[in-house]
Order: sequence, then structure tokens, then C-alpha cells
Amino acid sequence: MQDKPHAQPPEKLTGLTLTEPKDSAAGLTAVLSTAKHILEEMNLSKGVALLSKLNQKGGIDCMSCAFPDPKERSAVAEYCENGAKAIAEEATDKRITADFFANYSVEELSEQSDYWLGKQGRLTQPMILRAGEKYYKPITWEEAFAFIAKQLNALSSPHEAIFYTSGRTSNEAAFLYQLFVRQFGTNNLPDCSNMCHESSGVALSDTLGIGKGSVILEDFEKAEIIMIIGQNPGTNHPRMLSALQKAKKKGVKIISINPLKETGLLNFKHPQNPIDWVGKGTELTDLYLQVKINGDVALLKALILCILENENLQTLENWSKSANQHHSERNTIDYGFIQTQTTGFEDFITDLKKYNLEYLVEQSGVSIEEIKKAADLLKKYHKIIACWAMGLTQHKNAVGNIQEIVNLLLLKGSIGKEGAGTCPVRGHSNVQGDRTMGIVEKPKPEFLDRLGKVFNFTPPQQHGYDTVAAIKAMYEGTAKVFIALGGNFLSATPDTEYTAKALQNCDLTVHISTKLNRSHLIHGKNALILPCLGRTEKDVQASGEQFVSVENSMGIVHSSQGILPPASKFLLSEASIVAGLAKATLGEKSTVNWDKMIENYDNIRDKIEQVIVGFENYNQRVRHPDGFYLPNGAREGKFHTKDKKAHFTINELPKHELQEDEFLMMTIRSHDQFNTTIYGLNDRYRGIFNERRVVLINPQDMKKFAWQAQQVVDLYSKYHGEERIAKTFVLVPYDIPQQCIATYFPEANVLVPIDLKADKSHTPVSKSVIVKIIAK
Ligand SMILES: Nc1nc2c(c(=O)[nH]1)N[C@H]1C(S)=C(S)[C@@H](COP(=O)(O)OP(=O)(O)OC[C@H]3O[C@@H](n4cnc5c(=O)[nH]c(N)nc54)[C@H](O)[C@@H]3O)O[C@H]1N2
Ligand SMILES: Nc1nc2c(c(=O)[nH]1)N[C@H]1C(S)=C(S)[C@@H](COP(=O)(O)OP(=O)(O)OC[C@H]3O[C@@H](n4cnc5c(=O)[nH]c(N)nc54)[C@H](O)[C@@H]3O)O[C@H]1N2
Ligand SMILES: [Mo]
Repeated sequence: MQDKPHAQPPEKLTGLTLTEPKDSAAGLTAVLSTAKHILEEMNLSKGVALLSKLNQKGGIDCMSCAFPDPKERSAVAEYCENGAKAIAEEATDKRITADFFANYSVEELSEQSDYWLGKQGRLTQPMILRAGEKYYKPITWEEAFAFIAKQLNALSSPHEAIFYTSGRTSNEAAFLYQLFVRQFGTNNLPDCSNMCHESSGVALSDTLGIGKGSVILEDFEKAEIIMIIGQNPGTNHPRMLSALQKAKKKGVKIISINPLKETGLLNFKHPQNPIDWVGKGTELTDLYLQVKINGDVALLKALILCILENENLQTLENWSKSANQHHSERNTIDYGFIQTQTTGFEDFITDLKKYNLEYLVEQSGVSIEEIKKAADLLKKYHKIIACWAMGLTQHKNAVGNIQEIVNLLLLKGSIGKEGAGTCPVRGHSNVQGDRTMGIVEKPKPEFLDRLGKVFNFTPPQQHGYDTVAAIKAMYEGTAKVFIALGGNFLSATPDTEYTAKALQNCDLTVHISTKLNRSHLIHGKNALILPCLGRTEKDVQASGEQFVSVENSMGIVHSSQGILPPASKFLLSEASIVAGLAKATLGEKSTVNWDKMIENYDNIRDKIEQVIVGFENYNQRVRHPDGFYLPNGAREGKFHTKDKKAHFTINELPKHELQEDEFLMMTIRSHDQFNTTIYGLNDRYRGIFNERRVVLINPQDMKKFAWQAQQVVDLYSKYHGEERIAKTFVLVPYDIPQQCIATYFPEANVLVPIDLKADKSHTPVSKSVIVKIIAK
């Protein structure tokens, strides 16, 4: 029995049906699905008006992912099916009013599914749940700000408060938020990035001197090979498929590395090109390496060994002494680049020699024949782009995963030139921008110095909590107030029942949100919901209509402006909610003129320009229809590491000592969700319909234990003697390596131990959890 209110969605099955996984992504079905989701939430003319502005120059930046816009935009449609779902979710005509909260107690709401909660519509006015009460009640903005300010100011230290951010927040709101938090006196600024691409940031900063990727969209067509590792773009970055299609037509080879044969990586029919609907579509992947979960370092090392097969490793180990003999143009590896631009090569080779190719092959789960084919391609070509996402970042050795990719790119000299480089594909549409704006729990001293100078105060120096540390602090009672600028902290974080207790331990939990979610229902002694404008809506302030700005996954900053009237007259923009909180909390102590900042967002941007490097003439450049590109050393082959070189690194193989009845579980996204927002119950490409409580499992494994297709099971994870359980899942036989299983996030988050986090980046290990399956 779960405690009440329920931290987890109901453990109830909804009626699974299965088909074969699809062999082609998008096409006409995607167009029809777009129409269905839009029309469920609004009328046709509003839908058409919105979609025609989506991702257009000067229009609305799509909030579904951070994939960049092409220079030449389609006049018909510059969005994907899942972007349209995100728009429908936000711009819905349905409303949650004070009556709704009077009808349902918090406990009753918690009995509903996440899908149901999301479908109730937009939040419309500030609500408070006072200590001991069972129902949220309306409150005015003034009272809400005063209530929160009082609690914050009553804390014995500012470090007892936590200020979370989810990556949809605009640059302007994010900048004001971190300024407020630092004037309040803490760096407790965990954000969704801690659960997402933090491992990429850490790995890339250490090796290449910049935590961001080095390629721009135009590089895709100039590359010779694009590797797509641990990413499912067909569902999570569908517009990347059009970019890959274009690249394919220019002759680029694609190597995909993934435990699942993801439909979106196999074949693509352009949804905006009716000729594609009836044709065969474009084959995308040339070579599909179906790696075991977390077998990537083994695979990459095996690939590198095969690339170097005709080189004498002994000579390479002592290479600096004999380097000149290797300088020829078409070598398999780029000796000139390695010698002039990198360090650590010899040590890397010494370490590599330790490994036996057969062992690596076995650990990777991929056949030697396929590895050799991939190595032959990688030998032959010199312009390689490596793309990756959560399949690499959410493991214990996530930083090592990414550093091993960097090793491969450095070996090939595939960085700092056109058509080559690193491409971590970000998730939330402004997660990269939020970090650039200073939403960081471990800020650099130079940043704090500038912030302090521009605003004439002394920012706190002590590092703050990241997401996992924040949960532990609340659990242990050292943090007492939790404020979230967006997101769904309870359901997005690991170890759901543990995190629930952490939030319930707080004196106050506050959520600035557009839609109802489970984090509103698992609350501190007092709780507030502060409803805000979404990106689709007009944001009118004293000086008139405002726009905001965001940074995409490839470092381009551009504007976004809504077109709809606000969902309710009570809504405030995120920026003005932050300013309201700051004014009420800091009062006379603040050196910031918060009203002036909100009056005209140009005033915020002027300050950003003074504090953050790369934002010169921000207000002017952000008005350019294409936006502007931030400085990127790695792209230019300039590495801002301490020694100004790119670094080869030594990365150990991960160890999973699985018992015969244990499985390595990855928690992934279905086609019908945006993180914890559930759009529907289908995962069309994988052929899974009307059910989210599924376990994708290899048929051989099922046979071994005499389990039947669609058998109902419970899942157990055991970590350091503690047991966690997720009940009532259905087995789905699937093409996945043996002893690997997949479930959906957030239903399986309860199984992810709070202490199981990646080395260095502290990202929860959501993609390699050891579990047992117990048949009912
Ligand atoms: N429609 C939609 N769009 C989204 C989101 C969404 O939920 N819905 N979420 C957004 C966010 S915040 C993010 S971060 C991104 C997430 O985008 P993705 O990273 O594509 O999301 P996941 O579903 O977590 O997929 C991980 C992929 O990695 C594979 N994988 C898992 N483990 C391993 C491994 O050990 N090795 C390898 N090589 N592969 C592995 C899985 O099979 C899966 O294909 O998408 C963003 N865009
Ligand atoms: N097991 C497992 N756990 C994971 C992952 C995984 O792959 N597996 N992925 C992780 C990743 S990559 C991420 S990024 C995190 C995501 O973590 P979060 O960003 O915290 O979660 P979301 O589900 O994206 O947040 C959805 C909520 O955001 C609010 N919202 C939507 N739009 C706006 C807006 O414009 N403004 C405001 N203020 N609020 C808004 C709505 O109320 C909505 O309910 O989850 C992580 N958790
Ligand atoms: Mo993410």
C-alpha cells in the first residue's frame, strides 16, 4: 500500500494492445496524429494560427526540444508531431479554476493518473494549501508573495531554501531568478540539467574546455559520418530527422548505437512532403550497432582498437619521439592534430593495450563483424559528428561514456573543423540557456565577481545543492523551503517514495507552473501553486508587449514571442513572479530595481549583457531574425582548458555483476509523453498501445524463465541492502539484448536508488538500474 496522498501514479493496467514495431517514422500518420492532438484541445483556427508561428523567425520557439531551426524555414510547417502535442498541451482551451480545487481534495487528485492530471487544463489563479488542510484555496498574488517571503526570511540560513529550475524558463526569467536567489544568499540552484546533460557538460569541459557541443546545424550536411548514440530522435527530437535526411542525400553515412532498433533511426518519411508519404522514405542508418545497455565504452574501445589495427601500438605508446614519420595526409588517424592540439595520447594508448578485443566485443554485445564494418568507415572518413543524449548521460560512468567519444573524435582530428565535432542533443528547449544565465549550483568565481560588480552586492561563494543533494537535504531536514520555477520535481527525480518524504518534510513547497502535476500534490506543510504564462501567450508589461529569448542546443540565442491571449486574467509572466518574490523577500535590502526590470525586458537583457560573456549588443542582436551564435572555442579548435589542449582520457569499463535472475533496466520515453507530461497512452513506433506499465524484454529471457507475453509482473531493485518495488507491469517481448529491459519514465522512477548517481556529474542513474522480475 502506498501512503496517501499517492506519490506514484495508480498501479493499474489500462489494456495493452501490441503490433509489430513500425519500420518508418513520421509520414502521413504523424500529420494525422498532429491534427488529432490539436483538435482535442482547441478549435481548428486557433490551432492553425499557432502552428503557423511555431519555430518561424520572430515566432514562438517550440518548447518540445532544444533542436535548432534551419536557416531556411519551411513556409508550410517548421514543427513536428511532438511539437504540436506540446503546443496543444499548453494552449488547450480547458481550464482548472478554484471550483476544481474545491471539488477535489489533494488526496483525491493524487489517486488519478498523470495523464488525467495533465488533461484537466491550464492553471488559472494562485492557490494555497495551508497546513493541515485538505483542499487548495485561492489566494491573491500579494498575499502569496508575502506568505513565501515570510517563510524565507524566517529561515535560520538562506542555505535552508532550495530553488529548482526546469529548462523551459526563458533567459530573462532565469537571469532574474538566479539574481534573486543570490541576493537572498545561496547558490542552491539545482536544475533539470542535473538529471539530463550534466554528464556531457562535465565531460566536455574537462576534455575540450567548453561544456557545450561544437557543431552547428549546417555541419550535418558537411559531415562524412554522423554517429547517433543513446538517442531516440524520432520521438524526442523529430526535427533532427529532416536534418539527417538532408545529410543522407549528400552522402553522409549514419552509424546508430542503441540497444533498441528505434524506428526514427531506421527510415523517415518527411511529414511535410506528401510524395514521401506514399514512397519508401529515406533509409537513415547505414550501420546499426545494437549495443547492450551501458556497453558503449566497451564498444568504443573495440572500435578504436580496430581502427588502430594496422598501427604498431608499441610505437604509438612512445609516439612523441617518433611522431614525424606519421605525417601523411590520409592516415587513419590525424597525427598532426594529435601532436599539436592534444595531450594524454600516449597514456591513452598504454591503457588501451590492456584490453583484449574479444573481451570488449563480448561486453559490448555487438558482433565483431559489425564492429569491423563500423571501424572501416571510421578509418576511411575524417569528418565525424557524434550526437548523443540520455542513453549515455544517465549511467554511473556517464562522464566516461562521453569522454570515450571525445577520445574517438580526437583520434580522428574530428573537432574544430567544419562537418565534425560534438553534438550533445539537449532536452528542454532552454536548458542550455538557463545554465548560461547562471542557473548553476557551482558557479565560477569570475561569474560571481561580475554579477556582484554589476549589481553592487557580494554573492554567496559556497557551492549549493544539485538535484540529488537537494533531495537529501530536504529528507534530512537541513533544507526546509522548496521553490520550483517550472518542472515536476517529484516525478522527474529518482526514488519517488524517498523524494516524496523529502518534499513532505519541508515547511513550504512552491510551484510556478502552467499545468497541474503530481509535485503539487506531494507537498510541504504549506504549499502554493503560482500559475504563469506559457510561451504561446502574449506577455504585456508596462512598456507594452514583450518577447523573451532562448538558446538552442547548438548555442544560437533567439527570440520567442507568444500570440494568444493569456489563459486567465490572473496569470503573471515567470519574470514578474520572480520579481514579485524578490521584492517581497528582499525589500529594501535589494540593490535591484525589480519594477524597472519587468517594465521592459530590454532592461533585463541590458544587465545580462553586462554580466555574461558573449552577449554584447544583446538587445540589438536578439532582434535579428536568425538570432546570434555564442562564442565556442572547441568549434574553432581553441581549447579553453588549463593547458589550452584537448585531452585524451582513460575511462574504465563499467562493471555490472548481474545474477542470472537480474536485469539491467533503462527508463525511457514513449512517443506520447514529454518527460512527466503524458499526452497519451501509445508508443506508436514501438507498436505498444494503450499501456504505459510495460517491460520490454528479450524473448529468449522470457523463455528461460517460462514467462508468457503480457504476463503481469512486479519489479524489484535491490541496492545496498534496500529494496524498492514497482508493482503491476506487463511483459512485452521485444528486440532488445538479453538481460537488458526497458520501462517508461516516470512510472519506474521508484526503482532508481537516490544514492545511485553518476561519478563526477551526480546525474541519477536512470538508464542502468539492476532489477529482478517477479511473476505474479
Ligand atoms: N516528445 C518528446 N520530446 C522530448 C522529450 C520528451 O519526453 N518527449 N524530452 C526532452 C528531454 S528533457 C530530453 S533530455 C530529450 C531526451 O531524448 P532521448 O535521450 O532520446 O530520450 P530517452 O527516451 O531517454 O532515450 C534514450 C535512448 O537511449 C537508448 N539507450 C538507453 N540506454 C542506452 C545505453 O546504455 N547505450 C546506448 N547506446 N543507448 C542507450 C534508448 O534505447 C533510447 O533510444 O528529449 C527532449 N525532447
Ligand atoms: N527515470 C528517469 N527519470 C528522468 C529521466 C529519464 O530519462 N528517466 N529524464 C530526466 C530528464 S532528461 C529531465 S530534463 C527531467 C525533467 O524534469 P522536469 O523539467 O522537472 O519535468 P517536466 O516533466 O519537463 O515538467 C513538466 C511540468 O512543467 C510545467 N511547465 C510546463 N511549461 C511551463 C512553463 O512554460 N513555465 C513553467 N513555469 N512551468 C511549465 C508544467 O506544470 C508541467 O507539469 O526528468 C529527468 N528524469
Ligand atoms: Mo532532459
